[in-house]
Amino acid sequence: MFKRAAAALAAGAMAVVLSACSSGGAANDGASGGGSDKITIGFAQVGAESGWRTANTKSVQDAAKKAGVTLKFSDAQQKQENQIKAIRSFIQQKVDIIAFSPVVESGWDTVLKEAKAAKIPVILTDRSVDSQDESLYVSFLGSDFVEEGKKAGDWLVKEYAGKSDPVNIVQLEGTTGSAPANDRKSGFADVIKGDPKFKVLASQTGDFTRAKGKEVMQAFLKSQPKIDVLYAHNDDMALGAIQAIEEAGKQPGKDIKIISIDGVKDAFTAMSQGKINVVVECNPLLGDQLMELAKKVKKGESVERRIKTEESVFTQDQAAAALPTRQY
Ligand code: GYE
Repeated sequence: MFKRAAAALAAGAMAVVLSACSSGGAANDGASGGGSDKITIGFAQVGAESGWRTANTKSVQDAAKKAGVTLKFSDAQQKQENQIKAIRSFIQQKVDIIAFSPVVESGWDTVLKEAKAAKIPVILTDRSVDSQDESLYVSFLGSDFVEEGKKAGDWLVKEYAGKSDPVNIVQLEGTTGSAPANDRKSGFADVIKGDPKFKVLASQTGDFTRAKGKEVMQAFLKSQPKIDVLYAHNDDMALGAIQAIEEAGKQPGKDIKIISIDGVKDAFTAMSQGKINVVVECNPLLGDQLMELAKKVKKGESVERRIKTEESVFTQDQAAAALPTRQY
């Protein structure tokens, strides 16, 4: 009880100090006319669960430095409660803009309403929320995950065109309740449902990590007598699963075909070794676009509500050539 009260007091004192600093800055800039050009962004990151995420964090941090933006960075370790805390602390600190990549899709309305009441614009990056109230954020910058799932399904349909034997599929899902897990699953399902030979025998979360991907694949290998295809919602889970497949004495990419999403370097290496069959690209380098967007929002300019990143699909024959130029 006492500890909590003390912590709250300390947090309050810190907020006072911080807001005193920022209002001092605003007063100085105010003297030269219409408000400050300086921007402080509070960025609430998902965690450090994958190679994609590491590249995304670096992109945001580098871009902030380049753009002269002050970045307050928080890592939520894949927990929504931590992200909510971080957003509340950004509100207390009166940052100019809050940007965040929501761990899961639902449960954001309360904290987003608090940001709105404090007149702090919110930009969603990478992942979206399912809030019905569009006034709770100004823009969403990131990939189209349904499209990515469809691209994965399209590859599979082509790969097995003209064949009628059943195709036994296992799926490693991303973090339960996250937009990429929901959308990559539904996009893929939409495409393969047209042909009954495609059977998803088992589907379970691997939380977007290598360790969990390996663990769940080990369980799949034990419970499923015949697996033809693994569809992994990200590269890290695919890379973990490859270890499980090899340890079970099978050849990844041959005995079990592997479809993955992201396109990190390690996946390209595995693909050039024949262990992954296809990678649907998902671009984590959102930093520069985020800074540009934040500057516009701060100036009060209108911005697009939805900004999509452009992405491609890479197959084994392209892997070796593309590897040296992969940026993440
Ligand atoms: O695919 C995965 C990461 O939200 C697009 O999160 C992102 C996903 C990405 O952990 O590797």
